[in-house]
Amino acid sequence: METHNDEVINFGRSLIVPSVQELAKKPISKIPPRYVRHDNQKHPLISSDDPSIPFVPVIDLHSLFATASESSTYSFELNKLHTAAKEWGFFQVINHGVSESLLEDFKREVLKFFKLPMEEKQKLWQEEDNHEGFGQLFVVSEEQKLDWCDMFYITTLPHNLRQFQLFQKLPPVLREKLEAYSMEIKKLAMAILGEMGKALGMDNEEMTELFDDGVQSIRMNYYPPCPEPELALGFSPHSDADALTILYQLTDTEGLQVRKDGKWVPVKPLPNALVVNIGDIMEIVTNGVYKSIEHRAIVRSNIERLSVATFYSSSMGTELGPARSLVAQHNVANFRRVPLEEYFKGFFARKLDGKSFLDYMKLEELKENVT
Ligand SMILES: O=C(O)CCC(=O)C(=O)O
Repeated sequence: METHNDEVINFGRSLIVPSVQELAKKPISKIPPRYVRHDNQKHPLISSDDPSIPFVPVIDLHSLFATASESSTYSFELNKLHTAAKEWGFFQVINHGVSESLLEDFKREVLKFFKLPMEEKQKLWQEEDNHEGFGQLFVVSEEQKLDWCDMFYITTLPHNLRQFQLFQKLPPVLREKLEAYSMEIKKLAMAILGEMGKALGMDNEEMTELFDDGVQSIRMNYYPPCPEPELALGFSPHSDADALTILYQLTDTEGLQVRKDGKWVPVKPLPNALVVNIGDIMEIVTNGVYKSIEHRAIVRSNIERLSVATFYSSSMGTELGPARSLVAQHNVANFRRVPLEEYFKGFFARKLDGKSFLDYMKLEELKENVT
C-alpha cells in the first residue's frame, strides 16, 4: 500500500504558460513572437539520411545483463558502454528487458492523455507555486522565449516525494501503467548504473548508497505540428540535471538532436530501443569522466511528436559530489559537494541555458582549465 506525505518537497516553480497544443489547433500560418527563435540555426543541422553523419552508439544490454562477466562479449559491450558514456554522453539501448507490451500499453495511455479535452487538462495544470503538472518548465520571465511543446511533469519516486493529489487525478489506466513503467525504468537505470560503476572501477557499495532510493521524475512531452518549424524549437538546448535519463520516443518522427563536436546530430528512433543519456549528476559523481551532453528537440510542420523522459537522480539526503572512490583514484576532486536538495532547487530556479548550471558546481580553480 502506497504511503504518502503531505509535506512533499517543492523543487521549484515555473510561470504558467498557455497550451501550445491548443494554439496549434487554430488555423495559424505564423507562430506568435514568443516562440520565434533566431538562434536555432547556430549549429549546422544534420539529417540522419546523410551517410556521413555519425550514429549515436547502440548498446545491446543483453550482452551485459545475461553474459558471464569473464566472457569477451561482456567486456566488448562494457567497453562500448564506457566509451559511449565518456565520448557521447548519449546512446540507445536494445534488449533492455522492459517488456514490449508495457511499452505499448504505456504509449497508448500517454497518447490518450494528450488528447484529453482542455477542460480535463486544466485540472492537471501547474499551480503558481509548483511546476508539477501540465505546462512548461524553467519559465522565469514573461519575456523568455517558449518551447513549442506541452509537457506533463511529475515526481514519481520515492513514493513519499510524489504529489499524491496530482497523481490521483490522472486517468486510472494511465496511473496504473505509469506506476509499472516507473518501476521498470528504475530497475533498468539501476542496472545500467551498476555496469557503469564496474566500468569506472567505482566502489559498488558507494554506488548503491547513492542511487538505491533515487529520486525519479517523469516528463511526458507533446510537440504539436508547427507552421514555422524552422523558427521554433520543441525543447531548448540543455543538459539534464539528473544522473541518468531514459527517453522513450513514442513516435517514429525524428526530433531529438544531440550536440556532438559542435554539430546537432539526430537520434533516429529505433524500434523497441530506449535512449539513455548522462545527466549533470553523473558527470559530477564520476568526477567528470562521463559527460552530460547538450541536446534539444526540433519540431515539424506536418506531424506531431511525443516522448517520455524519465530522470533518475541520487537519493534525497545524500550529498552530491564526486564519488569518493573515484577521487581516491584520480587524486583530485573536480566538483564541489552540496546537499542534493539544494542542487535541485538551484537548477529549477533558472532558465535552461546549456550546461551553465554544471559550471556552478565546478570548483573555482578548475573553471579556467575546463572548456
Ligand atoms: O523529446 C525529446 O526527445 C527530448 C526530451 C528531453 O530532452 C527532456 O524531456 O528532457
